[in-house]
Amino acid sequence: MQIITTHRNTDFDGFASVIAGTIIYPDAIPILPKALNPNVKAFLSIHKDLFGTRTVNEIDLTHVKRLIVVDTCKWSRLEKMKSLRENKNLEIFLWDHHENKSDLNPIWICQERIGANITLMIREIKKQKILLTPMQATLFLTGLYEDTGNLSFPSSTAEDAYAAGYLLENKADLNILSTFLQPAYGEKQKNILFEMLKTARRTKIDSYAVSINIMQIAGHISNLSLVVNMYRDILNVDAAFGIFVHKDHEKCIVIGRSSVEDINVGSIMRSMGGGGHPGAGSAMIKSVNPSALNDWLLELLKGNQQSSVLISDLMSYPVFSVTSDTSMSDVADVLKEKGCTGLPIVDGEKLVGVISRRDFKKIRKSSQLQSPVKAFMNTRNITIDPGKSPMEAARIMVKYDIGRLPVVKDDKIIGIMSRSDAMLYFYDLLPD
Ligand SMILES: [Mn+2]
Repeated sequence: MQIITTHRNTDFDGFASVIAGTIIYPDAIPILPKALNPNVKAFLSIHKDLFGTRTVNEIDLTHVKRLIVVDTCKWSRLEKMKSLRENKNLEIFLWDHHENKSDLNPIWICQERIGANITLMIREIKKQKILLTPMQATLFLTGLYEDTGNLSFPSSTAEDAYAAGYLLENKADLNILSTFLQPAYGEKQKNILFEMLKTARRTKIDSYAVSINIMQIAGHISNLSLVVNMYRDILNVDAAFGIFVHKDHEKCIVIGRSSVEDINVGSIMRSMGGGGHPGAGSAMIKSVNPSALNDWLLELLKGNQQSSVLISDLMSYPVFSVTSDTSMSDVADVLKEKGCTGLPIVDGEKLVGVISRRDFKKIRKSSQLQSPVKAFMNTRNITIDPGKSPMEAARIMVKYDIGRLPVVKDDKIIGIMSRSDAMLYFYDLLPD
């Protein structure tokens, strides 16, 4: 068995490097420490099953033949790996961008002083011409930006910048990235926010409160999206848009934030030539009159309401299910055969529980594999109605920390909404 892991209090660079490792070493199992930094934790709460990471408790360390360590070079920073240190036959591979001397005694090493560890691994991924998904590219860029302070820290190198370019080419999504990185709110941002608040106006569009604000700005100002977000919060409107006019560059940047599913900022921004996801997005428009932009936005907002995507468009079906008297070992076979991470338990036509791979951890002795699934299943039965929105599904998944939601209509289960189904929507991968 090969495992790949990183340091405790894992940051995005460490986490991204672990996932990049699973691309470079397809047989390696990604192991994450329990102690994660808060940004990574928030990211994982909605992306968890998509990366298949495990904790050290879920594997048997005595079977490990190769340990791949990324973004650190010290035993002391690894979580619960002490027993491996005694193993004289263990092969250790090391990828690290810190200049400290390693005590891991690796047989293979790639250690260079560079802005982010992920940059080293992207070098290899590029060399092997491996294709990245937008989600992987987004995660890798988040790691790269976090460790290089958006390429502004003195430790950043040209190769980090090229790697960032490569990830953008591979469709890394800056809107998603900025939701997970702690954004910077400084003096410039504060002044703009105060100016915006002084001139704030709200309008009603259908039943929603919306505010559009036109602001003149000079020079480059970072994190305007954060300003718009705070502006929306303070005004307490459902959606807010800032039209930022760069006089000297003859361009306008439109940034939008929405907290209601009926106002899909991503699709509005796409109509303006930009992009984003349902809650946040932006567009840049050259040589245009800002008040014309204001009118255009209003028109798009009025026409935006009808085309929202529903759970019934995204859910997977038919639903594979088992009855509550099925043995755990049979359940394990079904999960393996169908390649899914969980199953609803249905008696007659009624949903009585849900079993997931995680529940198998409750098994202490092998005889329990013959027990019926009802002894181990989760009976909270959190479900969703097919007429609800993907945003609502994501909220429920994060709140209850579950990756699969049974879709129930008239007491009958008609589909399953998984994290990956929701992600297809958030990453805009749906066919038009
Ligand atoms: Mn790092």
